[in-house]
Amino acid sequence: MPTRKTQNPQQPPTGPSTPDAGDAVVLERRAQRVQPPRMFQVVMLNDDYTPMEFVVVVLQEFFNKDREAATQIMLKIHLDGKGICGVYSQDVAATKVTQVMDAARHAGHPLQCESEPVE
Ligand code: TYC
Repeated sequence: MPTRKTQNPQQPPTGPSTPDAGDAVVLERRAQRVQPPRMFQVVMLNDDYTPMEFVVVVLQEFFNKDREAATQIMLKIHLDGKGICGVYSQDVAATKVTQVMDAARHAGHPLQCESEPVE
């Protein structure tokens, strides 16, 4: 019997293999089926009572906007009736909504916001 150097059992045999070696692996190509996660936008609604300054502070605190960006978003909501504060995964968007609603309720303001799937 011909001698052969012992190989590490973890490693496949190295070197060229012949078509009839019985070790060929054919991988079937399949279309990628995993979809990117749905994203959710947090939408804030206008009302007649919540102070503008409170909305600006909320946008800075919970949506990481600088004062300039927060003011622009607040004014857009004030003029258009609603506006997007940010886009997040479903869980993060739900958390943001809860944080905003809790802060508004605690301060006695009727500010409303909600999350909705993008597109
Ligand atoms: N309309 C409010 C006011 O005039 C300001 C406001 C802006 C309230 C945005 C809510 O989401 C809001 N005091």
